Amino acid sequence: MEYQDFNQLPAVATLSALAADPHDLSGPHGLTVERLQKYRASANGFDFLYAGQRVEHKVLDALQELADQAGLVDQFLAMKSGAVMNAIKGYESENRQVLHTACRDIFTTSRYAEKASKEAEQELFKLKQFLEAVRTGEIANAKGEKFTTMIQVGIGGSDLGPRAVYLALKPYRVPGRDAEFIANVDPDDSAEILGGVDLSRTLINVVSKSGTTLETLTNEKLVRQALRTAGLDPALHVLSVTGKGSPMDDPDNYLASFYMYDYVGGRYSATSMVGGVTLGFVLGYEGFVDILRGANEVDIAAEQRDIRNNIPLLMAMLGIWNRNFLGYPTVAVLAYSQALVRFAAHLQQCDMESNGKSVTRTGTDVQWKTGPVIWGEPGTNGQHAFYQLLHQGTEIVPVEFIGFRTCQYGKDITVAGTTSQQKLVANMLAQSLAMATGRGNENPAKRFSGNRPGSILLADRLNPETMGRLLAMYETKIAFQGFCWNINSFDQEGVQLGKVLAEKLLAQMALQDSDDKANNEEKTVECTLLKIAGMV
Ligand code: G6Q
Repeated sequence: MEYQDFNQLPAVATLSALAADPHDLSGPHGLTVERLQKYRASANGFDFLYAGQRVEHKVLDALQELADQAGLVDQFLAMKSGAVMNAIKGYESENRQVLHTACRDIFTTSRYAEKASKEAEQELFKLKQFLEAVRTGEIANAKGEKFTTMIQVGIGGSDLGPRAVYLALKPYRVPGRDAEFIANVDPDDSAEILGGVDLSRTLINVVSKSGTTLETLTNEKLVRQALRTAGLDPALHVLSVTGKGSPMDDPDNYLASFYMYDYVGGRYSATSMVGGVTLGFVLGYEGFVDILRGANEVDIAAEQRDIRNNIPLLMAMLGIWNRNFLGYPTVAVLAYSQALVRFAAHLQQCDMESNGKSVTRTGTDVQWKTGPVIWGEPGTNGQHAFYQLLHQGTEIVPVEFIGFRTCQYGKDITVAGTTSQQKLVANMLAQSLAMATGRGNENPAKRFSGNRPGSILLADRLNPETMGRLLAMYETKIAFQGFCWNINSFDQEGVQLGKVLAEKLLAQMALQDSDDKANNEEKTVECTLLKIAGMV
């Protein structure tokens, strides 16, 4: 497939010209009834309301041209079919297929990437059997008691997505089941988690695609030691999810072992066994399959070529409008849902590790902006914290609101004629209006300039299927943007240097011989830094 540079796409010039005079949301014809009705899309149980973006039909038409000229849907189809999309032509790179979509392409017989979907099915089958054995007590602790808790030990992609999804779906837990997560090499992370569970009833799920990650291997050792200290046999408690052939691919060392494959990137792996084992334990096998079903529905819907009917593509193109043409450097993801408390953290990784790149897929320096900074916190909490800057700061921050019409637990109260859920959603809608339209005032301190773009993603209820859809919408949005910017969204070379330097510092700290240390301290920047930091 021939890739084109972003600045060579003819629609870029059209969009640059249109950006000189974007739609004025603060004016008398800014956010009209007609506009609210027109600028919306519906698919997969979600409504996407984007009247609050600084676009009108000319801009949308040009964004459509841009999507077509860059062949975004074709690239997405190529990705799903197993093309090697994780590569930089002419340079050493991971050189891999990108097939997280295959993990959920299991619901029909005509699959995009048959081999990968078969492998996903095999792992799912193993998982189903394992969970059944845990349910019946065939797999139990030394006393024959059933397991109630699973601790996932993993970091980055082996933590953030599964953790965010677990937190989002807690009301759907199988009664009596819980999950915890240990990611940080900070010993206080594990100390707190291990101190809060009954280890004798706990399964430890060590997740590392590479099987070489310092934090995870260290924490595995720490947890095994804690089991032994508690008089428990790690062989009855510790399982693994890893890549085939990795140093952790040693089934004899684990109670059960599951695989993830090299064509699934860490940050896209929540729907592989990386998420599947813990989410299956907590939600039940069918609960995890519901997540996969939701994600698969979006993977199919995202093939629509019309940006007005393809929510992930539309989100991607509006993001490009804000980033490349209106020049906004960050995006806030504000979920009006406490359940999505870690979803922004997951997106931070998924988006910034994917699209925080400066070279094209042919290894040249990009001459245009790529991924923005992604951040966010749940509403309404954020309203009492950082929204001041969103409304009146000098930096304009496009907002992606996410909300649900009904709550998860169904335990609500009516106060002054409205439920808490109504208050929650009303606040989200009000914030979107305030940011878009602003408000004049004689007092400059009370003036709101408006024209702060935002869109709203709204569904009825956050359940496993909805969560799968939401996850896939964002994964696909991110991939579309990377395709458009002609960058490799699937590698992460930028995290290597820090790792190498940390290894150097640790090697120095591990030196026993004080003479060696003294000599080194005088010679290298690393050693001097360790010394003045008081660590040697
Ligand atoms: C994700 C990244 C990174 C990775 C972690 C953990 O896309 O590659 O966050 O997931 O570094 O890696 P392992 O799963 O190999 O331990």
